[in-house]
Amino acid sequence: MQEKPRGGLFSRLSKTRENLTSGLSGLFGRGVKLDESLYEEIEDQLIMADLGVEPAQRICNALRDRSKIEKPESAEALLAILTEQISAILEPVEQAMDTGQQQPYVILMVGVNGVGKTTTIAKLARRLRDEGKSVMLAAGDTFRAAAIEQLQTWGTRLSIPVIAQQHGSDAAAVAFDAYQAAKSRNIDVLLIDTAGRQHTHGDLMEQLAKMARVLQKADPELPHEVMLTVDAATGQNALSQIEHFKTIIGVSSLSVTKLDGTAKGGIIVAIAEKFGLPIRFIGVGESMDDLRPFVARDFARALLPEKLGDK
Ligand SMILES: Nc1nc2c(ncn2[C@@H]2O[C@H](COP(=O)(O)OP(=O)(O)O)[C@@H](O)[C@H]2O)c(=O)[nH]1
Ligand SMILES: [Mg+2]
Repeated sequence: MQEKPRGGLFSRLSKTRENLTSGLSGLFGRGVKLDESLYEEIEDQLIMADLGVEPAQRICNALRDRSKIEKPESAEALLAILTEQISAILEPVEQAMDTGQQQPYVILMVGVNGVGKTTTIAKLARRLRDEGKSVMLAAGDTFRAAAIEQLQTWGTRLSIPVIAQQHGSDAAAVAFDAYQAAKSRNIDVLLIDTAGRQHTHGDLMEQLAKMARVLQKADPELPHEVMLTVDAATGQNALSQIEHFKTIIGVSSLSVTKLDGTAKGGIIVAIAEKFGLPIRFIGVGESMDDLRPFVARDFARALLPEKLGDK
């Protein structure tokens, strides 16, 4: 279900929008005077709001070109052009997840510690279940005892089976067992949790690569999707996390969490421009309903107000 652009998402992104708008308000407060210094200042504001240098340049170049033709005279007209340009960068990465290609469709959830992997798995499992799919979870974070329990608790609450072994066991073996179980029970989607490793932690990264290799012994196509979760609040650091996980295991898609608590939501634009990886979901809160499919246009419209002074 597509939500109204000015509904829930708009309020969840308020910190990012205020961050972006407070800088722009100063520029437009005196009325719009289209000159080079205005474009440069807008570019600076976009960079400071974490949208990234190249996207900010692209957006401002387009703004320059279009302003010559359209001659926007109000802040609203300029904001509308900015929103459209941001949307144009985001549209290519709006690619909905299609779990119907394989049975079970296997998703390996990766990412550094604390970004929201396990929570995102639970939210996603519920979403898939509500769509009528059968789901299974695998407790592949065997590194922390509490992580297995956390996943089992979600499984019980959602009435979704969880395959787990004891703390300290081989994560690759858990993943392999879970795949066999999912296959024999005709499960539609298997979501495999993994331990949160700092991308600088070599051993744990190697274990992650091993999980993929062991799964590939059962089927060379596995996992069908490696979903990397990044926390929007880490800002520019999210970019280096994506880079590292790409080299270690390959990343097929992204989920970006914690957009509700941060002023750094503009990082999504930087991520989209730099990597072009599908952004499947965004996390906008801690409850089960707070995982939303990523919709480029709605996101762009929630990043900027329609009028300066709108909250
Ligand atoms: N505000 C907010 N909190 C989130 C979001 N996603 C996850 N969290 C919280 O982040 C914390 C760490 O999540 P967890 O799933 O255990 O992270 P993991 O270590 O990557 O598995 C938990 O307290 C979650 O409730 C989100 O989109 N918004
Ligand atoms: Mg976890």
